[in-house]
Amino acid sequence: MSHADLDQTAKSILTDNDQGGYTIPTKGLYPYQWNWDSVFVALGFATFDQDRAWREIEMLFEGQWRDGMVPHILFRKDDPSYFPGPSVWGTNGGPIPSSGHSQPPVAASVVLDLVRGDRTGQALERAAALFPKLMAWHRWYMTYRDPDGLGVIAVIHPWESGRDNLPDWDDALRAVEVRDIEPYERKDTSHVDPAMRPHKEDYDRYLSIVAACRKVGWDPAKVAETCPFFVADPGVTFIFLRANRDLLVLAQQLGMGKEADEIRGWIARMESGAKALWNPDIQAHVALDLRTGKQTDGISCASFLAPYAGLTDTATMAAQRAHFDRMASKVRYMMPSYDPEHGCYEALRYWRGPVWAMINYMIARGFAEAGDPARAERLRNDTAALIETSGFAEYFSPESGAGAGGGTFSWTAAIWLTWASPSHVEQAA
Ligand code: 9WN
Repeated sequence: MSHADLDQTAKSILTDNDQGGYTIPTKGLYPYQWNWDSVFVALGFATFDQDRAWREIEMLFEGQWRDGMVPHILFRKDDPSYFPGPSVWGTNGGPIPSSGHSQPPVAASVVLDLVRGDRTGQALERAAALFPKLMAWHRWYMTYRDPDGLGVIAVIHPWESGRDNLPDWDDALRAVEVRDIEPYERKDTSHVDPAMRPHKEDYDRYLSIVAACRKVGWDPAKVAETCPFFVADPGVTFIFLRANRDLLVLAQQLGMGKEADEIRGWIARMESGAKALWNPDIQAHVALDLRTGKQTDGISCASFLAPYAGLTDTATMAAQRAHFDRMASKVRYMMPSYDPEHGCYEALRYWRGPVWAMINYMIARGFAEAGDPARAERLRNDTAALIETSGFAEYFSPESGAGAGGGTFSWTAAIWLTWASPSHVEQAA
């Protein structure tokens, strides 16, 4: 298929998965609106329909809870093909039935991108309407996912990290007692090969965490205090630090001086807090279990988001480059979601090895901004090659390049359109 044909297919995937203003990740496996999926999808729509791009984010914020949280799934209509659905979550925090926790807060960064690339003349007005909602969400993160002011952001569930099945969660998840769960039937393994999905023991614990939070009525202060899983995540921490920097730019453009000062305080707290995630033994940022104080010992794709977060000191960049090159000598396609030299690496089980297009996009952006265009370009070329070879899959083997998980996947299509497609370079030439 030519690049122009792939561009067209990517657009069709977005329009086919469009449910009337919001987009599902893929039919069958994920039939609802997911938080960070929608935000990346907006970048794809922005390449051919900017009004629709804004609508995607505005509809996500329609589900914002009274306490500021923006949920990871909005169950706009009940769909029995997904488990766990709204009745399992038992939430009552916002206007739309939803899950009970959030997902990586990429929205402020994408809103700034939409403002910068605007061709509608309405971007600032739409950004101004979203701004207080973004502030409330970011304040919620600082208050309830960093309750002790450490400057690192915890996730209360592997699903909140967006990198659900990552080996980094294994120890903390194993410590969760399996309790208060009803007999259940998974739906994910009827849509995709079980060998690519989490194990039953993981699902028992995923549901036990949900049950524990439901018990305290999803009150975020009580969740922070009692949730059996509370792990500081380099992925959410770096994405959020970046989002705060981008929110600050928006605040300045919109003349919100008081809010700008508040955001500066968050950035300072996180710049210093991020040091707690640095594991000197392996020279990388890792996860930190805030219940036990134990750091993990593996390098994940999130470790490479430090430059995206603006953490570009000499030691960090030297370590990033060394790990990048070491991994590039082990796999054909960058960036594996987990270190291919770690014992927990699995090329095709999700988040334990496979490559994800939107992660590559963020890592590449950080490297390019930090003055490393070569590694950024390597990531872009690899992402393009994966999609050209295997289509718009959910994720890809870093070894064979095979596509895995769901197909006709919205964020893969969106990342192709906004970044990976060689048409950008061809048109510029
Ligand atoms: C649970 C939708 C989501 C992504 C996540 C990805 C996967 C869900 C699942 O799919 O998670 O949220 O059931 O496995 O890990 O990042 O947002 O694409």
